[in-house]
Amino acid sequence: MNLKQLSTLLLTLWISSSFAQTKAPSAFGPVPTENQMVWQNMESYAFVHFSLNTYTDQSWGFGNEDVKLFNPQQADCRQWARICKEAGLKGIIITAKHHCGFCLWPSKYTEYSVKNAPWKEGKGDMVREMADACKEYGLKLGIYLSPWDRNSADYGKPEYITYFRNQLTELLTNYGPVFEVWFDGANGGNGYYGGANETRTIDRTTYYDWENTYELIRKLQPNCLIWNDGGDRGDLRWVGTEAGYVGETNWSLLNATGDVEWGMLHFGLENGNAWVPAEVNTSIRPEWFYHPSEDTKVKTVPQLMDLYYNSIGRNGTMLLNFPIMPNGLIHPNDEKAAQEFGKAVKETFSVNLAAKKRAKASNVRGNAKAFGADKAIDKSQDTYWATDDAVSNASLTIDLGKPTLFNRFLAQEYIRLGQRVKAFTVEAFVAGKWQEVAKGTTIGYKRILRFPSVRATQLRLTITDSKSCPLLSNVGIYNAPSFLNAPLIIRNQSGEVSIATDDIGPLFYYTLDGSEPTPQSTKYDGPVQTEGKVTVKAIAYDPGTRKSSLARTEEFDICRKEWKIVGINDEKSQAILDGNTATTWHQSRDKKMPVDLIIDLGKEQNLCGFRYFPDQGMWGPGIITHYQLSVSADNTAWTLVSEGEFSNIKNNPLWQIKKFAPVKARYIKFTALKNTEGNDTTGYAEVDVLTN
Ligand code: FUL
Repeated sequence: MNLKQLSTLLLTLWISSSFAQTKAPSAFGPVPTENQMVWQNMESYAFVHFSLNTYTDQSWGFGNEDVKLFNPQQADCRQWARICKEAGLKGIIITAKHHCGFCLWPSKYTEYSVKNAPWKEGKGDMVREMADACKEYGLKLGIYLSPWDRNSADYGKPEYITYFRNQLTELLTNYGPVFEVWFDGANGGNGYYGGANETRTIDRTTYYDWENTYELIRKLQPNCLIWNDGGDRGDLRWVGTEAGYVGETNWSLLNATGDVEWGMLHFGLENGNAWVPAEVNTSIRPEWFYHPSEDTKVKTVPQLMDLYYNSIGRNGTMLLNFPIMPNGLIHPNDEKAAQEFGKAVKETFSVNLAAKKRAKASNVRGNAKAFGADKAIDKSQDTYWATDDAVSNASLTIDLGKPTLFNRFLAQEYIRLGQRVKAFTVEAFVAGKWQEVAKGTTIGYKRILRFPSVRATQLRLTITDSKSCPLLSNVGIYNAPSFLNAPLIIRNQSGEVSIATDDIGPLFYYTLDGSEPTPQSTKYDGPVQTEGKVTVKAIAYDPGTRKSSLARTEEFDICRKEWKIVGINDEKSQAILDGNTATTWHQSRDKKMPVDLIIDLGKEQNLCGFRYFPDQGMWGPGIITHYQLSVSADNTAWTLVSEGEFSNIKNNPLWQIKKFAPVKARYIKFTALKNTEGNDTTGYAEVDVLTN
């Protein structure tokens, strides 16, 4: 080969190799179906939980609850739809049938439905009203149909499967398009079962014959997604918790079916062989159904924003539940929280600081325009920045033009060709130097990272590890307003005051003299030793946005340094005095433990009252409703100084403050006479005294 031939060959090889690299990359591993793509783009949608449980204050009905209870006089699915719309949600999944078996639509196959309820004289159909309201508000309709049915006489027998499919057929043929069906995994166990009142167990991997049920769904609603944690893998997966978060590392892949282990649900499986993305389900209140006692426990905007970042921001979708009240409406507290949340999301993501800026990449596939860095900021989900095949480490730099304040970074992979990125870092160019502000593992459909506000001229994303060449369809830089929680103020037993919050990045300022704190007050740099009575007021402050939270005030009485719990040989009982309302101690008469709580105050004090903070937990909290308080100089002769009830403590378990005529004493004895559950358990988060 002469020189000319050689150079022609080299030129041809170069042209063809760069031509090859200008071709779109091939898919890597499993990819989403079109239905999964449409669903993932919805990002967030709602649940509404409404059934006979709503009228019995239960979480799960037994199946024998009277249909006559169902009479939501003001039922208005349009209110539910409006609120969901205002919250920015894109669809609503209604509990057409929960575990108790009661049907919100007039099913032909059972008498246990709205057709026998007083509501609209048996002519009502809540699923119809929900479908109509969704249509009016441009929302999609989803159906929750519990496979477990504690009312049906046939549950556990083969006949039940026909019944279940008949009901599914009604729901999937009469109410227009359904975007998702939800089959909860709870099943088997005791129930009414047509009057049998017995326990029935089933094998959830075989009993429901999911294969044929799925075939029916695909036939009736070809665009519907199947969610199932009841023994077979559907199109989506549960994330292993109802607390509202998925793993920071979250692969939309899985390969197991049936009873998938927790870790796989929570993190997905890096090398899974099927595309099974994560759906994060949680309720706007602690429980799924409406319980009046939870009216004050509705999630706040900062909590809902956490949910957003921990679901959508971690490559999942967000399924947010609204319990419906007995009157058929969403409670005003939930409505307000939902509306404020919708506004907060809009405000946070309305301006992408990366848009229309200059972007450059360390590598562009075949140097082709079609895969250039600008494709990650062009607002189109269909174009993407891509690197050459062999590259798994590459960076993308956005020049912001001028010093710009930001605290959020968002990235999206072009998942139609598979989920690839395994690790990445985010750096900001500040005062002539790159500094790392955040790092992450997986990206997937969407990943959002939060970090303290930084003012920088450039941002650099570096993919440090990827299964195959990275493909980024979108990158966003945001300056999120702070929705700061007022900080928590705790004084421990030795008198040290700590100030803390779950928010990332704020500073705290405080006062000890009752004056209002401002960013000019004392800056909190760690626990502050206090003695005696003190009023602590504190704010959280974001130096980037220069916004403060509302102030929190805590008034502490005498220091508890010398206090001792008498006669209880359990170190955990220190939780009662540790100043932390989140830690609790329980005692039970059943376990032959004393029910009186005696505290030695170390020396004589001028007492004029006491206060009690109950366990805030949902299960077996041992909340005391009736009490006695006695005092003593020597732990032998006792004088009763206060006795009575903690009114409304069940519905509103806040600090209970009781004052009594001033008395000098060294010991106090707190006697629990009764609790909310009528058993002998007593739970204490904190006990304190008031002195004059
Ligand atoms: C759970 C059910 O048992 C709850 O009652 C609720 O419906 C929730 C969404 O799923 O596992």
